[in-house]
Amino acid sequence: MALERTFSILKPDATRRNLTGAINAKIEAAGLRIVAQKRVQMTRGQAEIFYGVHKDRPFYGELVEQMIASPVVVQVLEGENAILKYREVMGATNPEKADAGTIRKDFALSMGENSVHGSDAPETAAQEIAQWFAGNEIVG
Ligand code: 3AN
Repeated sequence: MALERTFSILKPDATRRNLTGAINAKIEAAGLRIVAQKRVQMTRGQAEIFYGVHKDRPFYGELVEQMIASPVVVQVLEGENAILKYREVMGATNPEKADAGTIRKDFALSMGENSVHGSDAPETAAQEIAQWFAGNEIVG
């Protein structure tokens, strides 16, 4: 398997509780490298574009509000099989169903405030990375 890149967000519930270092430690312990990272305040427009795929879901409005409530840390992670590996490190969307030791099991507050986002496929990873980073901001 070649090196792969995935897009990650440390969400407002994580930045608010000062958990970015603890989450990054889990990411790095899993063998993923943080090859780009910045802390930003998402605008409503950026959050609506980012979660556009969910715009007809009942939780969409609440999700957008949660994503703009505090700063986030956006990241590009690199490693072998990075997309799937990061999904495993994150744990299930519902923290009550997440495996022991995963980010969401240890830190998430609820289905919505679940501490992290990770891309679910190569196409979405490429789109999401391009929304947040210029090529020269990603340095392996
Ligand atoms: P994941 O982040 O695990 O890929 P998605 O893509 O199904 O999950 O959902 C995107 C985000 O929408 C989740 N991270 C979560 O914040 C929110 N979300 C998903 N399902 C629900 C739900 N049933 N209730 C509230 N928020 C939800």
